[in-house]
Amino acid sequence: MAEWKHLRLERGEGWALLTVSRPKVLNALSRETLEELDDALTHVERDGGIKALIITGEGEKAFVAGADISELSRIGSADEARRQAEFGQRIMTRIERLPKPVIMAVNGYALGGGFELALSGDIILASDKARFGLPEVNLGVIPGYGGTQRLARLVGRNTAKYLCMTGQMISADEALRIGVVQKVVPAGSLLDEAKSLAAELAKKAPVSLRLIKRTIDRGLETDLETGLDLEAGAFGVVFDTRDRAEGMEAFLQKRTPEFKGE
Ligand code: CO8
Repeated sequence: MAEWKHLRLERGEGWALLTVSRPKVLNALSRETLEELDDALTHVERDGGIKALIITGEGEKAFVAGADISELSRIGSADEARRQAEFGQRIMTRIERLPKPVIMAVNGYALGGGFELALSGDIILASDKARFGLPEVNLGVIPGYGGTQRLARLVGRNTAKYLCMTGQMISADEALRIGVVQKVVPAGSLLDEAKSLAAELAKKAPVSLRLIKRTIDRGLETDLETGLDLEAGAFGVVFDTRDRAEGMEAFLQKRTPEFKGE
């Protein structure tokens, strides 16, 4: 397995746990960390044994406290800043389009680029100690790894503006209330919850999971009629799989299906 400086990959039954590990700077995303993330995503994508991915941050304090501010402060030109934003956006989009479910286990501060990383996942589980925010406005910049776009699509225009304009941090419960987070759990059980959810997803039909993810994401970017068309097309594709035959047969035989992703 690849060796990374700032990432750790742990394998479980059908799932993998990727930990961003730069605890001295609250797991801030340096350029090198993003490059490693890019490599790790290739690894996860190619490994058929990984059916669901969990991403978390090292330690108890932070998920990811943003892009690395000391690195950002050294960017020399508007052009370089734009390219860096595009690079980070590309990684977040890779996570969003990974053909497997991605669970973000947010254990502490998810700020700036860290919140944007969380927003690129499919399901966000948060510890009761998690804090979410886009504080870029306090640094004289704006979110640059997809935050203005993904947050607005998720929670609506004005709530996104409120969070981006004030830079205010919100609690896990508030993030649950506005629909950013799907479940809040005690800090001590976050990883167990994430692993058990990943294990549950790993037993589902992989093609169904992939097409659910893609159909919802693509459908949200289009009008209802086109979205329904995408859904019907995907239904046709999934109907043709062996897993569909297995799923229906298992139901009729009153047994648990064994899906193979075919
Ligand atoms: N980058 C670099 N270092 C950081 C970061 C960061 N984002 N966050 C924390 N650290 C470092 C601190 O500097 C400190 O280092 P040291 O021990 O050497 O002084 C160490 O981590 C511990 O942090 P604190 O002492 O500050 O811990 P506190 O408990 O006092 O505070 C906070 C915790 C509130 C999380 C505080 O650390 C903080 O406000 N961090 C910055 C949060 C932030 O502003 N994030 C947004 C960054 S900008 C961004 O993400 C833009 C994304 C798009 C980029 C587009 C590309 C061009």
